Order: sequence, then structure tokens, then C-alpha cells
Amino acid sequence: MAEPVFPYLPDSVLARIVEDMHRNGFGVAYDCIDPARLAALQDFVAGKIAGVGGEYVALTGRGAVSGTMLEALSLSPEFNRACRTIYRMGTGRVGPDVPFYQVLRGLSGKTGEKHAYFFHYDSYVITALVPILMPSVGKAGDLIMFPNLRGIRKTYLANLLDKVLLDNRLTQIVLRWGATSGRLRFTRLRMKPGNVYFFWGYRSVHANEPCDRDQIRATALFHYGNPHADSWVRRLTSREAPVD
Ligand SMILES: O=C(O)CCC(=O)C(=O)O
Ligand SMILES: [Fe+2]
Repeated sequence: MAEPVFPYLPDSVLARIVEDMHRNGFGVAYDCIDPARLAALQDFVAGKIAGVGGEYVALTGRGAVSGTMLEALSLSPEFNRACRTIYRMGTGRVGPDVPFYQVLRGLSGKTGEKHAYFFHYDSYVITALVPILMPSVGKAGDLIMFPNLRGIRKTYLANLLDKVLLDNRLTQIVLRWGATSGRLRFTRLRMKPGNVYFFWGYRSVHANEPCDRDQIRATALFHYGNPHADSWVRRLTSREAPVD
């Protein structure tokens, strides 16, 4: 039988990851993606980017990456168990039995540059980040964050207010200036393909830095656990795309 796409991580390893997420802003599962599968995925992304003339691509949902290891990863019992256990250990609640909201992002060219420094909170409690390709020269395309700035809001409306305070021109300009000038001390994450990174996406202000136009920076995001999934306000106003 083929090796699983993601290893079984025992509770002791997951507890260490959760502790790191609380303390440092992120936790790491090291060397958990098989190099041959990673190489195939790198070819897949490079092909998609070449197909649009070396510009930005975003593929949302499992269907958009069918046949790749990202499809297998979203269905992997080991990977699902890891995320559910992290959720339970981190929040004290049982993780919901729901699929991931998954996105594959490839930054390149002029449009890739535009998709940098967009500071946001995710809509989902846990974000698992799978780096696929990172630039080898020039700007590194780090993930920068202010981890764990807020708690999980009781209502969707309170959550929306946080988002409005963050997602406006002034706040975005200040944060961007803080990042480019080095005046704000972000937690900086330089990702290594092969590792998987976990953080509290809902609770953490974060954004990716740009890479040079002739480089590719590709990541896969697996979002898990929307605290406001049942909110009727959300259903009426939702900007978020449904999963698959
Ligand atoms: O690509 C990245 O490094 C982060 C992207 C992100 O935060 C998101 O898509 O929610
Ligand atoms: Fe995010």
C-alpha cells in the first residue's frame, strides 16, 4: 500500500504544536510531505502559472486540485485527525465534522505582487499552511503575523466588526508601512516546503509578503472550523464562498 500523504501524528506531537501556536503564533509538523509528491505538486502549480502567462492563480475547493496530493490531503484521515485534535486541544471543544475550505495560491508576476500585504483574520479557527514553492532568490515571501490578537467572538456580528476595523484603507496602509519599514514587530514565518504550519487563523492578523515577479511563491491553505457557521446573519450577508 502507498504511504499515507500525511503521517499519523500522536497526541504528544500535536500537543507540542498547539503549545507553540499559543506561545509563538505557529506550530510546525516537520518533513511530513513526501518529496516526490511535493515535486509533482510543484510541477502542477508551475503549469497553472505558466498557463496564465506567469501571473497569480488561486484554485478554490477540492475539485480544483483533483488528482493532486492536495485532494488526497484534504481527505486524509491522518491530516483530518491532526486538525480536529489541534482544534480540541486549543479550544476545549470537539472539532466539527466538516470538510476543509481549501485554497491553492500561486503568486507570480505583477498580479502576484498585488496579492501581498493584505492583512486579515481568517473566517476559520485553524489554518494549516502547506508551502509548495518558495522563492529561492530576491524577496522571500514570508508570512507575517500578529498572532492571537483576538478571541473567538460569540457572535458573527462582533467578528464582522473586527474585520471591518482591519479591512479598511487606513489600517491596511499603517500595517503595510509597519511591515516594509520594519517599525512593527511582526512574527515572521519563513516556510520550508515539506513542512506544514498551523496557526490560529481566526485569531491572528496575518498577510504574506511579496516575491519577485519572476519567482513563484505557492501555498496551499486548509481552513478548518468556522465558529459562525450557524449564524443567520452570516448566511444573509456572507462574502465567503461555500466549500465544494
Ligand atoms: O499564502 C499565504 O501564505 C497566506 C494566505 C492566507 O492567509 C489566506 O489565504 O488566508
Ligand atoms: Fe489567511
